[in-house]
Parts: sequence; C-alpha cells; structure tokens
Amino acid sequence: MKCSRCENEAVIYYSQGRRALCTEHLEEYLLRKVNRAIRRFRMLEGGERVLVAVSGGKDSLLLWHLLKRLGYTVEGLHINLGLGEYSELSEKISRGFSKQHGYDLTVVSVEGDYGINIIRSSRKLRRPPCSVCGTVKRYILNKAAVESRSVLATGHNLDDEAATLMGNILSWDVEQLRRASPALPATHPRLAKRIKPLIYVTEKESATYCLSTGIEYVLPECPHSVGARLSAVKDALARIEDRSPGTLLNFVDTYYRRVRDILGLSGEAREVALAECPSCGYLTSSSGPCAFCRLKGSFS
Ligand code: Q46
Ligand code: ZN
Ligand code: ZN
Repeated sequence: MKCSRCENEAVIYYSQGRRALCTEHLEEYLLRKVNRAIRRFRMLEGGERVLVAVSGGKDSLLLWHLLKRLGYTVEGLHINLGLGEYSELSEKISRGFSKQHGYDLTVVSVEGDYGINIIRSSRKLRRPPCSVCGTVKRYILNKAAVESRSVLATGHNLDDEAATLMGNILSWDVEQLRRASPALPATHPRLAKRIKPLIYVTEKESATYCLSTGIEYVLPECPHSVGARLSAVKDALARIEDRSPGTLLNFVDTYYRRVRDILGLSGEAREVALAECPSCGYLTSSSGPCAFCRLKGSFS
C-alpha cells in the first residue's frame, strides 16, 4: 500500500479517514501530535530544558528523539534499577541509542550510586518490588530534574494514559484522578514540573515508528511486572479502539480539556500536606524521613 501523502510504501494504516503513511510522513504526524500536546497543556514554555526519563523502551526513545527533532534542549536520564539481565539490557540499549544519535545521556545506578537493592529491600520491608521500585524511580527522576533545572518528561503514550484513567474511574480513585495530568507544575523548588508529551501518540504508532526506522528497544518485560488489572483494562480498551477508532483519543483529550474541570479534579493537588524530609530536604507526606531515605536507611 502507498502512503496517502507521497509515493513511498506505507508503514501504518488508519481505518479512520482511510489514510496510510510512510515512515517520513508518520514522523511528521508524530511531531505535530507532540507539538499540539505541548502547546495545549503548556508543557514547555520560555526555553525550558527537558530531562527525559529513558527506560530503553520504545516510548521513551521515541519521545527523546521527537523532542530533539522539535529543537528542545534535551538530556536523557537512565536509571539502572539493578534488576538483573533486564536492567543490563535496558542500560545497554539506552547507551547505544544515545551514542548512535549523539544525544546526551546520564546513567544512574540504584545500587552503585545509592546502595539500594530493590529486591532485597522489597523482601526486608515486605513491600512488592514495584512499590519499592516506584519510590526509587520517582525520587531519582525528580531530584535529577530539580538539580539540572529541567522539566521531567516521561514516555506515557495514549494507550497508557487511557488505561490508567479508566482504571482510576473503575475504582473511583478520586485522589489519583485529582493528581493525574499531562502537565504537573513545579509547586515547590524541590518538586520538578512533570510532562507527558506523548499523550496523543498511540502504542501502535510508537511501535511502528521504532520498527520502521530500526530503533532497537527493550522488548522483554521487567520480570517483576505484575500489572494484571491494568493490562486487562488496556486489552479491553484496545478492543474498543479497534472497533471504533478514535475512542481513546477522544476519551483522554476530552477528560483533560473539559471533564476534569467540570468535576473539579484539575490535577493541582500535588503539594497536599507535604513537608521537607529532615534528611535530604526533598518533599514527603510523612512526618519523619522520606520513603527514599527510609529505604537507604534500611541498608545501614
Ligand atoms: S521496572 Fe520496577 Fe516496573 Fe519492574 S519492578 Fe515493577 S516498577 S515492573 S515499570
Ligand atoms: Zn509519505
Ligand atoms: Zn529524604
């Protein structure tokens, strides 16, 4: 099949609108989508620097590439989580991509730089590995963005966002809904602004672009990944999207542009009852040391 815009072979087909795009026109379309998200939610203003959380997965590599193509000042940060082969492969792929394109990358090792072993901590504290891992990732990413005076960008795509949103609606988790936003402002000097510029880009577009341009990304899932409920929601939404293309975009876009205001859930409740950690100075909801410092402390 030919691209609807030129004579090249198409790599992706959209049944809605009966369009097909080649790699070059898919990239042009993705750049427009990211640009629209950035402008619509005022993600980046006045020459702000960007720190991209690079996991080595397709979405983070695509995000990094598109932001560079749009001319932003971008740096990548990869966290080696110390989760065996999966982490070694993720670091290797992130470093390879950065070298191949000449993009700046910093690599932080949870074990080497902070002395935390996620799996041992999880056993010791009887917390699921993903809960410990989430604490560690959030802390390190926020700290790196604050220290480099950057906006933190993550590679959540449209399918991820729709599944998270729907999951929170199904359980009526109003607090999570209140906190969710494509752009969360920096409400404290130690809390970085966070953005999700791929919010209009589908999983299919992201995978197609990476495959058709030869971008190598981490395929295996983390061995500790258990998100069964979220995967079930994602599968159900994918079936709906298949039957009725455009549903996910409308669901997410309309929620953030109109519905959350109507419901009084405009994600600006980040600073609720947060205090400074007496040990590191970053924000915490507990009265003593923050969750990250408690993790570090559990090894001393
Ligand atoms: S890396 Fe970490 Fe994920 Fe692995 S341990 Fe869980 S949270 S599943 S995205
Ligand atoms: Zn084309
Ligand atoms: Zn702390």
